[in-house]
Amino acid sequence: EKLRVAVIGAGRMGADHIARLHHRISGAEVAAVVDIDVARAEAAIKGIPGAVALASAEEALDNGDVNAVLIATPGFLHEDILFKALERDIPILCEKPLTPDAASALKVVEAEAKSGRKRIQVGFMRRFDAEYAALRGIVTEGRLGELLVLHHQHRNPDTPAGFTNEMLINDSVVHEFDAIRFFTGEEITSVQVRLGKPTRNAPEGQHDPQHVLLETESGVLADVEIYVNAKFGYEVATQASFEDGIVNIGNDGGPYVRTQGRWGGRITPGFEERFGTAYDVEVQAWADAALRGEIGGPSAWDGYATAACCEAGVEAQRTGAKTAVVLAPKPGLYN
Ligand code: ISE
Repeated sequence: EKLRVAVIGAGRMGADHIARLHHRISGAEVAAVVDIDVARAEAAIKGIPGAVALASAEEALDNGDVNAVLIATPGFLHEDILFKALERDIPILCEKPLTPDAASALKVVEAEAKSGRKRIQVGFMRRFDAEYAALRGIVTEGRLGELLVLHHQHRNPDTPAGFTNEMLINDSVVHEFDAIRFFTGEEITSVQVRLGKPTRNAPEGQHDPQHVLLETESGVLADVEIYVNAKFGYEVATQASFEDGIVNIGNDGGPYVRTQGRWGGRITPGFEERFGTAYDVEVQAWADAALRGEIGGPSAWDGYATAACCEAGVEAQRTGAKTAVVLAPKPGLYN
């Protein structure tokens, strides 16, 4: 048996996932591609035997050849597709964010909890990065004592047109909200955002960089430098301070080359390259679990909890105040 996946959205992430499903993932195939731009959907299925290009998510979910869905549209379109897919009781891989705000994300969580079965996996791909998993392993194993502080750097070369100030939190720091929850195994309890000296390279209306300060339930402190017009390349790195040691992850690996009187290496240009392997592992884990009727990664609860962090983060951006993150009770399904 195979997953016959409808990919909804053939933009930057959708196209990346279509290629991944077609070339590298076993047990799953692209059955349909949906995009409001039908030409883009048509282009995306070129060379994929048996795949069809469709104009609406509903049509794809009603297609008898489809038994799973990967949602890669802009976030504001997720909610409607999620509810339709939950009704059909099929495996769902939903790109981050689950939905753009905490109230709608909670509705999704409640609907899934009512069904009694986890169907939604949220696309926080960093959890599938080998070094992310290694750092989480050091925390659970306890080899270096307790984890005390996390320092995150999240740098993009530039931003696509229309990337607003709020998107620094909702689209970018959302990954650190999940990463901090993943590393600590705890919820985040407060968020503060400091706006310092901005770069002249930021587009109108965007304050960049920003410094985000967080706390978790047990008092682990975390900070994030989000810097989305950093020019030099793409970088996502963390330094973790433990009682008995310091751990760094995400710094560029080799090859480190010395030639012609210079030394150096390459910096990944964007998230597709930096997290390419993590995305492959993520989608394979989703497909493998889906064929067993399970999910293989972060759940709708993780989507909701990070949405609540984003909401607090955007408020903190506006007020400068330390802002509490308040979560609804966690349904038993997610324990
Ligand atoms: C983008 O949407 C992502 O999800 C990337 O992982 C992140 O690095 C980037 O800042 C976001 O805009």
